[in-house]
Amino acid sequence: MLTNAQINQFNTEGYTTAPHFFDPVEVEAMQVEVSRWIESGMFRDVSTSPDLRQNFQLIPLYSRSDLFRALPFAPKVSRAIKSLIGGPAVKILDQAFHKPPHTGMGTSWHTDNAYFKLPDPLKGVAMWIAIHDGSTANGTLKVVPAAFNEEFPHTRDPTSDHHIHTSLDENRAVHCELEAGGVVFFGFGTPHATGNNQSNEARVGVGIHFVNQGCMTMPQQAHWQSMPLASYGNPNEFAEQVDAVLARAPS
Ligand SMILES: O=C(O)CCC(=O)C(=O)O
Repeated sequence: MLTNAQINQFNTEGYTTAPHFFDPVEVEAMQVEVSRWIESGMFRDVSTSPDLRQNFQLIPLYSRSDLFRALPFAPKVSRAIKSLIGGPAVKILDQAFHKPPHTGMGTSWHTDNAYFKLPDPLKGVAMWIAIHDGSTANGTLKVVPAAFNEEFPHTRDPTSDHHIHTSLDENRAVHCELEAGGVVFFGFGTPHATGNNQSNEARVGVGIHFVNQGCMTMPQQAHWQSMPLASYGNPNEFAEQVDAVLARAPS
């Protein structure tokens, strides 16, 4: 469960962090799945200067991994999401970004509401999972606190083949350093970005987006995946998939 302090921080600052949200066994299973995606070449480089820097994206995840299909509906995830945006909550999107060592490229500053356009930016939440330890040196997620009601004009990001970006004073950034398994929850109005990976190890982050269904328009519901958290059949499925992934993993 998120604490009252975490929920209050989300409501006032537009984000909160949850260190060790996933336990070490869950982290190991997520890392096994992510390594499988990397080794089988499933990520796509969205960088427009791939010979210099790479920003590998995989979207969606639910069709590529039973573990990640079940994760948004795990009871602890669903409880956390409802405590932040209320219900009925739906999952609308999942994706991963892989930053190779030394040349991994950050994703530029943006708000998710520049894409989703919810009337109330606190009725949508992104859950960013540190699959590996996230530090300032390896470009962990950074956010701007208490900025979710500001207007940020966005334009096409020339460093990416499809993203948009905004400009922001880096002095406003909080770098969310987290060990693997930690989570940042941030509202759709919160500006966020990642940095270049200047470390010797690869880093992966997974982002999953949720919306309070009552706050979506019909065209939005038709465009995004819109999977109600309440409708998912087996609450133990994430735990079962953790076991299944680790049982299959090469030792
Ligand atoms: O990991 C990244 O580079 C981008 C993350 C992001 O923007 C998101 O998950 O919403």
